Parts: sequence; C-alpha cells; structure tokens
Amino acid sequence: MIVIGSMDFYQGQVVRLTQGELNSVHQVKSDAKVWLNTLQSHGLQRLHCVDLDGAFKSGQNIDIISSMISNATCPVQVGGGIHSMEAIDLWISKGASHVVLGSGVFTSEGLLEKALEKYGGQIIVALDVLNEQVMIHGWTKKVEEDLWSILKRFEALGVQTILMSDVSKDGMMQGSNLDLYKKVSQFTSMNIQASGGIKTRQDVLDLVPFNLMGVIVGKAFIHQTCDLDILGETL
Ligand code: AMZ
Repeated sequence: MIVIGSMDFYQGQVVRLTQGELNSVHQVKSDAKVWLNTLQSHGLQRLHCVDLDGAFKSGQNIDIISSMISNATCPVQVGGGIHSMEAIDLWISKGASHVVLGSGVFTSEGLLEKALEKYGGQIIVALDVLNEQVMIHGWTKKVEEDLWSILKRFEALGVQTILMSDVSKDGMMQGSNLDLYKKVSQFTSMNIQASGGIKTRQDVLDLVPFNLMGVIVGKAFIHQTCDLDILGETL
C-alpha cells in the first residue's frame, strides 16, 4: 500500500472541505506548486488531484491541475467533473496517468464501458459512500443501486481500481471507516484506494491489513498531524 497525496482545487485555489460540504471550504495553500514540491521532496509516489468545481458543476480548474501534472515527477490521477470521453481524452492528453470517474459512470449511459475499452487500467472509478450508499454530484445525490451490486457489476465490466471515500469521515481527521474497507476488500478483487479521515500515521497503519492499493491523505499533511515522510514508504 502506498500513500497518495491529495490536492483539491476550487476556484483556482488548493482547498479542503469537511464532509464534502461546499460551505466548509477554506483555502489551505496559496501556492500549489510550492506545496507539490514539498510533497515531492518527501517521496510522493502518486498525486491525486480533484477538481471540485468540476464535481459541483461550478467551472473547471484545468490550467492549475495541468501545471501540477507537468511539474510532478510521479503519476497523477485526476478526478472531478470528468463526465465524457472528451474530458477523459483531454486529461490523458495532458499527461494524467489515471482518470477518476464518479457521477458520469451513473449518469452517462455507456461511458464506463467506452472508457475501459480505450484506457483500461488508467480508469479509476470513484465510489463516494455514505452509510453504504453511493453519492454523486458533489455528494449531494444518492444512487439507488446497492453498493454491493455496484461492486459486482464494475468488477465484471473489468474495472481494475476503485477509489472509495467515506463521505462522513472526509476532512474530519478521526480515522477511516475500517469496517467498510474490511468488508469491501473481502468482497472484491479490484484494487482499492481508501480515502477519508486520516489524521495520523497510525490511521494509515490501521488500513495495512486490508491489502489496499493506496490510501489518500490530504488534510493530515496540511495540518502536519502525519509525518510527510510516509509518502515515500511502501506499507
Ligand atoms: O468533496 C466533495 N463534495 C466531492 C469530492 N471530493 N465531491 C466529489 N468529489 C470527488 C470524488 C471523486 O474523486 O471523490 O470528485 C470525484 C468525482 O467527481 P465526479 O464529477 O466525477 O462525480
């Protein structure tokens, strides 16, 4: 398992939200490139960039995220507002190693199949979960289909990696939803990236038994509650 450093962008700024609520937004770093360099100097192995304007349909942060991709020496996965093949093509052409699809998988008929056919393992599906229900559109709308049936369906379609966030834990820095990752890791053989709630190194270590591919950490580095050197480790 590796630790994936996360940067969320809203209106051109690096921000953090609490439980995904836009009214909790606050700018955390005034210079995204400086923060990227800091993460890289501690051994960053993968960067996760989220375009929150894309997810909330309030615009896009293409230039700043593109500049993260050009300045990063590690793979960069990008998500938020990627709801069409054109948007996927754009990010791949800008050098994203992986593209994270969320709402579009549930709202654009055939998008996931087409994306998998063209980009295979470069496609990551985001499942943002609240009480075992998947949330879309910036975590404001529930998907009716049951989480476990979604997982079975995606695995059968050939999805290699899922990014599972626990909405209730996100930005709370109270540890992750261990029960959820335990259940999901036993249920599926897709690679799993866990996201939401990490505060300390111990919170990261608590996930090691579940054989996850990665854990996404954002706020804990900004608030310096987790040592940045964990970015260079394989756990
Ligand atoms: O914080 C939020 N409210 C939020 C967030 N971080 N809403 C969506 N997202 C992220 C998902 C995923 O990485 O975790 O945006 C991506 C999905 O976006 P979309 O536009 O494809 O649903």
